[in-house]
Amino acid sequence: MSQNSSIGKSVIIGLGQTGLSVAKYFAIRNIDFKVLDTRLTPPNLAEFQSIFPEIEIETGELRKESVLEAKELVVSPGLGINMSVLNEAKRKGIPITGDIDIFSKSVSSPILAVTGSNGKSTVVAILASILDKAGKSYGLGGNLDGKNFKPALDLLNEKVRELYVLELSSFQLETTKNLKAEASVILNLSSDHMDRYRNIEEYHQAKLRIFNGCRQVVVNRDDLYSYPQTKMDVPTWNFGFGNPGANGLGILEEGSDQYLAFQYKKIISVEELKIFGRHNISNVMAAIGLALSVNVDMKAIRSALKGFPGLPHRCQWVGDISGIDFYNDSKGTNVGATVAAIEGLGERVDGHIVLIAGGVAKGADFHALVPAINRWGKEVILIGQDALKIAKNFNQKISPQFAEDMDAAVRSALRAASPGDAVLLSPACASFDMFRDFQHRGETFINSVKEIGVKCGNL
Ligand code: UMA
Ligand code: ADP
Repeated sequence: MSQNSSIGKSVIIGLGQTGLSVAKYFAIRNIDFKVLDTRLTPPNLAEFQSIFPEIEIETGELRKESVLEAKELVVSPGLGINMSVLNEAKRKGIPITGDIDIFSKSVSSPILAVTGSNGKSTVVAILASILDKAGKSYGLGGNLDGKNFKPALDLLNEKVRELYVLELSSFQLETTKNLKAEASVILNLSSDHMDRYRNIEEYHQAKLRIFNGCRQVVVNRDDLYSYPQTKMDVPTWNFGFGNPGANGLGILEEGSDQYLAFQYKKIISVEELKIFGRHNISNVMAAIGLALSVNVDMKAIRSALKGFPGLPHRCQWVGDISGIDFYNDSKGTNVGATVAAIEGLGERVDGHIVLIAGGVAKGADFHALVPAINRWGKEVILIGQDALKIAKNFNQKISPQFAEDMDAAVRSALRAASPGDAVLLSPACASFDMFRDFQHRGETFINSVKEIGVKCGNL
């Protein structure tokens, strides 16, 4: 690979989806750039070389000169900015940025920005359906997955929108200095990515950057981590369980009926929502708060909420075998998500939950799963590379079974469950030890359930 100079150039580090979107952005604007990637064969190498045959790219270990001669460094989210060569660049005064800061500087339409440990994609999807009903033109991008996925800068290749909705990860926020969003929210915070951060505080600090320069704030009354750490003199919308209060969203109770409400006015009954679980009610309130911040009317909000079916791989009902319901929560990739899924489903099923979990632990502590399993669980079946490590976190009351693959896990779960129980795949782990991604893991689960169901004469 060519090893030409970076002098005077913007240097993109990483040639994943983000790197490619930054390259296209620079090329259209005639900004001189080159690309580095620590991988010998980055995923978009062939596409990059066919679009930009003239542009230099260096792969493999980062060459110090290529980094330290740059005019600016645009670092991809997967890398992290604490590499020693990047620290050296910082000391030399070389600006370090990311795609989200570039995006923010380039658009004049308002941005609604969503981060949090869990619920980001669900909130963004609910918000999108509200904006659809309200007839707003909006662009949706950032840390999305599946077919919705779109790096933020690719949105600039489309027509200008009235609004932009960004789902942001802590990784993206690390390089975001001044987002200047119209409204920002940290939905919640629980431990995740502890293989990247030294502790939860460091992870929290990255998330807090979402508030930099924002004009309105949405906070979760039930999670202190969701509040800006410095006083911000901007309009604040709040949501949480319990009374909605003067400028908040909350729950009003009438007998056994519960209603989502804003400032004591009912919006919709919880019964009418298609998604279930306390965590999803919290997600719905967050989406309403964001919609209100850009003056969407309640009629559009109500109509969208009634029809929102939930996203695949998030507490998704798969089928019933002999009176046992199977749920796919493959996107439950950290402990907090799995606790929320167990609690949400636990309240709904007559019997108990048989949990299938495990995979790549990402340095997590699994003790926090124990109370939820003790309360709602019947059996735990562990899969994946860190199954033994996870089992060591459980107390003696839980003695998990181990399964070699998803098919074996589903069979064991079916044996352990009785009619009225539910089997929940919510791994609390990343998937890449056994699967391409969480979608592949979820599809594998669904296929196993369907095959076994057919053999049992169900489904
Ligand atoms: N990598 C290297 N060397 C490099 C560059 C990257 O080894 O020089 C590795 C990273 O360590 C990582 C992988 O390559 O394991 C991908 O990193 P990347 O920065 O190239 O990722 P992109 O393809 O640009 O995708 C990123 C987000 N991925 C990550 O942050 C890991 C995507 O979120 C996002 O959709 C995309 O930008 C567009 O905004 C996905 C994700 O998994 C859904 N996010 C994590 C999560 O949700 O938990 C944070
Ligand atoms: P993210 O995009 O942040 O990963 P998703 O909306 O894709 O979030 O949901 C991922 C998983 O997190 C779900 O499958 C569910 O188990 C859990 N979850 C969703 N919303 C919440 C919430 N508000 N609080 C806690 N856990 C949640």
